Amino acid sequence: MKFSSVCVIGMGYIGLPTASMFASKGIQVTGVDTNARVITALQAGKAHIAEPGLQEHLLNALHSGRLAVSTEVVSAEAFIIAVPTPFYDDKQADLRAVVAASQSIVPHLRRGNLVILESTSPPRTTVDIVAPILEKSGLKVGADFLLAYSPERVLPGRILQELVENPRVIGGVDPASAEAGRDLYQTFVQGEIILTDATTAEMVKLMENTFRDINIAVANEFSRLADAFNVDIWEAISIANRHPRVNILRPGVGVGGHCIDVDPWFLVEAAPESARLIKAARGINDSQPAFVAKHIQSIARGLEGKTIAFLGLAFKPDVDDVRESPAVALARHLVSAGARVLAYEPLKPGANLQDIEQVEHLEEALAEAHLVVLGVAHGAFKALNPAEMRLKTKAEWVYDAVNAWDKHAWEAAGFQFYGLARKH
Ligand code: SAJ
Repeated sequence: MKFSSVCVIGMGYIGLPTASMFASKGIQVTGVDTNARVITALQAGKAHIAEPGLQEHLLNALHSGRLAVSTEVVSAEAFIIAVPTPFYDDKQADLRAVVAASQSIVPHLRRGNLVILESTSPPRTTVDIVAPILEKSGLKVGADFLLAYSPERVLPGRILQELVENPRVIGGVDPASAEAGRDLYQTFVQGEIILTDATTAEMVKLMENTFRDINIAVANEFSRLADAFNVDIWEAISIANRHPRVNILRPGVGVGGHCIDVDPWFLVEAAPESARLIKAARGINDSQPAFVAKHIQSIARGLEGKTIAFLGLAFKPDVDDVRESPAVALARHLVSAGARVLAYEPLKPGANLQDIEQVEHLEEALAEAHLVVLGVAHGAFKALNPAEMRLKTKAEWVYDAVNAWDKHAWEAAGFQFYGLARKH
């Protein structure tokens, strides 16, 4: 099948790069978002998301005349749903955006069209929720239109590259739908395209992120054990990882973002009795910011009246995204423990986070600090020179929660050095 027009619903971290990627391959694309401010920014040629290469890619797509953006869905040969699927307070998946996007396609759906759901969703969403909504058009899934699930699996910070290079899973409600999905994505995907059924593809996506969450949880649990036994966790991990079949991930301040800390819940909620390990891992990762805060508090012998220069608020290194960030959770725990926290996040100045006093320059954070806490291993922080830092702060000690700094260099510059699960 050959596609000449695509309508992408949801202009977020996945939809926007995907839309401009299709446009760059000669397909006529309409990018749709219900948020009028996002559409206004995109119409003015401004990517509202910071992602390497995206701004330029967007401008090229707009200038080519093959990408238009709108708040309204339009007719097209293929529709892609790339809207967020967060969860409610009780951890049930909030599928309202998927439902609304599916409904918005109904008036435009024509015989022979292909609809693809990309949003991470609980198992059976495509067949049990999306298909019945689309059939309100009077057309029958499989017989009249094609429907598939194809999860996005790109890593923030490397989205444009991974969109092209990663293997792509396409799960059709029937083989013809999966094959049509392959024909669409192979316009830009260079990685292997693997065809399966829709529910398997949904499960694959959830398993991938759950696998990573559980592996980070065991690393975090090891960090707690190492702390109890006075073992340097980083040395222990690096030795264990020399075993040919062991690859322990990195402990840290917790797990954030919008994927790994969310997606496992879709499995827990779908089948709580069968997902007990998954739930336990979530509990460990969610409580890691509190664990690290307690560690800092005990080293400081109380935080009341102390000022902390807190470096990094993003949810992981070298991204500007502070939503669902464990570093933000850690900073809030330190504030609750009585510290004055001056947070410096060079990639997101003015993030405007409740309870967090953010400063624009590193020097402002350092000037009055009693201690320095490193929460995120941004490249800019790894490159800090301890001797130069010594001249900028009277802080007696530093705490590295993410193993980004060289203990000996900081000690040589006159700091006491602490970190997550280091020998005391
Ligand atoms: N983290 C650790 N230790 C580690 C690795 C990560 O504490 O060793 C933390 C990070 O600091 C961050 C969180 O985990 O807070 C998640 O970061 P990440 O880099 O593991 O993943 P994301 O959320 O940026 O992207 C993940 C990816 N999934 C997998 O690697 C299985 C990506 O491929 C998915 O497309 C994405 O989720 C998604 O959208 O689902």
